[in-house]
Amino acid sequence: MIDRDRIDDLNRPLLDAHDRDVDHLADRLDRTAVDFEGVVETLRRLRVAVPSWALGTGGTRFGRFPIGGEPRTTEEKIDDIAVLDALTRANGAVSLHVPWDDPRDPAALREHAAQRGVAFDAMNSNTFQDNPQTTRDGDLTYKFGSLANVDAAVREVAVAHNQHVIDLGDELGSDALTVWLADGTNHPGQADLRDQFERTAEGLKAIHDHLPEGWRMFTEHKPFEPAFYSTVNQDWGSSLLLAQAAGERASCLVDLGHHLPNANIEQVVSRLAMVGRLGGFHFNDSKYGDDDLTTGSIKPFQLFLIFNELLRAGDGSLPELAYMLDQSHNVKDPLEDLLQSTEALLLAYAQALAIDRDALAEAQHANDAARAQQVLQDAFRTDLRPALAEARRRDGGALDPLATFREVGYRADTIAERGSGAAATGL
Ligand SMILES: [Mn+2]
Repeated sequence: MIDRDRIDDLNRPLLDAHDRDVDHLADRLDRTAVDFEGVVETLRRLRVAVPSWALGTGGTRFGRFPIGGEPRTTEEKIDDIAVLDALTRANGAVSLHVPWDDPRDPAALREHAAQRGVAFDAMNSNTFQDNPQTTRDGDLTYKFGSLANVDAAVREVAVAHNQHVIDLGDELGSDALTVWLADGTNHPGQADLRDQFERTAEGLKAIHDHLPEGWRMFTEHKPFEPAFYSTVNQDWGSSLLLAQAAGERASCLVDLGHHLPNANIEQVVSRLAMVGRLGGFHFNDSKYGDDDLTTGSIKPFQLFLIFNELLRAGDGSLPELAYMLDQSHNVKDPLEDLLQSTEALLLAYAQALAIDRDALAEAQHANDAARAQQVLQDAFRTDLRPALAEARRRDGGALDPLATFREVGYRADTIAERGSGAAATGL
């Protein structure tokens, strides 16, 4: 754990420069009628969940290079998130993945997390790999799909697994289930596309019917991988149809990497929000496909435009959705990558909050494309990082999270405690 006093000590030498940056930004925002105080206080309320599979190094099909000191248990994953949150004050929630995390004593795990100020965000089921729990000791397989499988017995265990994840989540204090399916085909003609879709819709409905009071579920689309000819839930249109078929508490989750190249993701966000079926996000960034790179590292303008649409959907405030990072940390220390991702996410949010919305609406109604672009660019090119730092400072976080993380030597501590060969569960 990181001591709050230690963070304060490391903030102290940075405070003078920070205060000057704050004054400058407040003055700059004032000129476009944006209230600096309002931006800071709004930023303080955003919580971005961390998935339990992101605390270890990620791998590709070519290899994996663990850095040592990775969490060996779900408890240690939660400890890492608590450290992250101590620095950012924006990450106090974990999104578990079952069976990579399948606690034997949910009540004890819930207590462990509560003591560290970590809540349980959406649960994630896994029917893309065979495992004893979900496939009755090996006599059934997800090789040819789970909810879309032609074999009713396989569909049954897939539904049962999702219901188990809901029950577990309920014990932990979660209130949502995210369903991403690998179901699809690799070869034209391999399966009947329509039958696959209808079987999946039926399975999702059975899962939806199992949701406890106050729970939601999310369907997450993806156009390819691991199925490379077709996927059952390939795009936002399919995801919307599946959510509608599942029931009224089902909505769509948008993973930024799960689109074909150059898709207008902000427009997808706008459409789903318009029909009341936008449920949440998996944030990451990509150059080519589902690259799972650091949020905001490749296309920061796209991220800003997504937050602009979210604020449009929420009439100036962010809708209550599930906001989560979903990345693969292949060469960076996972915690450092998560610090940078959280910073990028909050920055895009702050930039969107800095948009002069009245001026934008006026330009749009006047068909003034040049002025509309200028309004957006004014916000996007304003350096809002002092507002983020101020939001963190007010909650006892670090003015410079990455430098603080390195200075306190947390990774060296985990290597000493957990071992240089410790590797987290996950992909
Ligand atoms: Mn995802």
